[in-house]
Amino acid sequence: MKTRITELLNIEYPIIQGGMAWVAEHNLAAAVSNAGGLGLIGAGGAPAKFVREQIKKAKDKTDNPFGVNIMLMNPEADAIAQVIVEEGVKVVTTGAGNPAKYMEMWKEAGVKVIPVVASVAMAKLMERAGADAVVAEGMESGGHIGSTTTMALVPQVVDAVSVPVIAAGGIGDGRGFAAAMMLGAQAVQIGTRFVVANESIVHSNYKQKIVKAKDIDSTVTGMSHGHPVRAIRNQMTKEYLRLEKEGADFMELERLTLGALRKAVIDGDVVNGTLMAGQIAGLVNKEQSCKEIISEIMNQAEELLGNQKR
Ligand code: TUI
Repeated sequence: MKTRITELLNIEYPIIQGGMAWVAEHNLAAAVSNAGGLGLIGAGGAPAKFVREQIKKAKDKTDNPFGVNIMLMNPEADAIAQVIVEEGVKVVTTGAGNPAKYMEMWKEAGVKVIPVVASVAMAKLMERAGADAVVAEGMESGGHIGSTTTMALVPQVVDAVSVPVIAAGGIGDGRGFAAAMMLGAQAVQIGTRFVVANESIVHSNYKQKIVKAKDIDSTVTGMSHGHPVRAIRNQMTKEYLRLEKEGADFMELERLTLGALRKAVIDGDVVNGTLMAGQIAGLVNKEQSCKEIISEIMNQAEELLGNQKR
């Protein structure tokens, strides 16, 4: 399927993997890129040195384009922005902030820049700053989220900008993909389904929590201090929400989540760890290879869309 995004990024299928902290390391990124999508290394809160190593390892595993996601609250974001240029990374996506100050440097180096946005205003700002595309991410997504749903956000962003739009949040199969295309998207970004991919290094306890999750099993913490995060409900989120209700200050809440994503992804601690996942977790029922995931989505979508040219 050809779209403005497959052309822009030189990829076979308009499917981009989410830039998930800890989860999106070189094995997953290379597997998604080898399967014809765009794999991403998620820099998350990692140091620049680690991100450089991950990029080098991904290059050893795939000749296809892959990207890096920078989480802009990372204290080493400036250094990571530089590493992306030095390592000749083809695509950068950004999250949790405004990447405008890096835009000129990236564009000069020929890096395609795709900010993740959660509002029309941010999408317009990013287009003016020189973005090549935007990811419009609805609040169905896992992790740090905005407040608008994918269904409402995507068509409004599509109408507001002329760069291609990638839909994200709540998309896990060919039906979601087809719906996103109907809203005017040129590609989708998928996170939760790739967390349980065979090639994902996520601990099997965490994968099982997603596989077993039902539609209503995620919750949102951090609303009180303006950093909402969606994760599967567990003892950690219960405790967090209890403290939030009692009016706990930001630092106290931060202490609870410090290192909690690592605990979940690496140690498989599904009690005290943060099990970030989107609302679509209820639809993700088995572990498959990235190739199987992508071909299943594309086959289903092409049938629904009647193989239309875009
Ligand atoms: O960034 C994400 N998702 C994430 S980042 C992350 S790491 C983290 N861990 C714990 C607490 C907080 C973060 C986990 N998941 N998605 C992309 C995204 N970006 N969603 C919303 C935004 C966003 C929010 C505000 C983009 C821009 C923005 O603008 C603020 C500004 O500076 O104007």
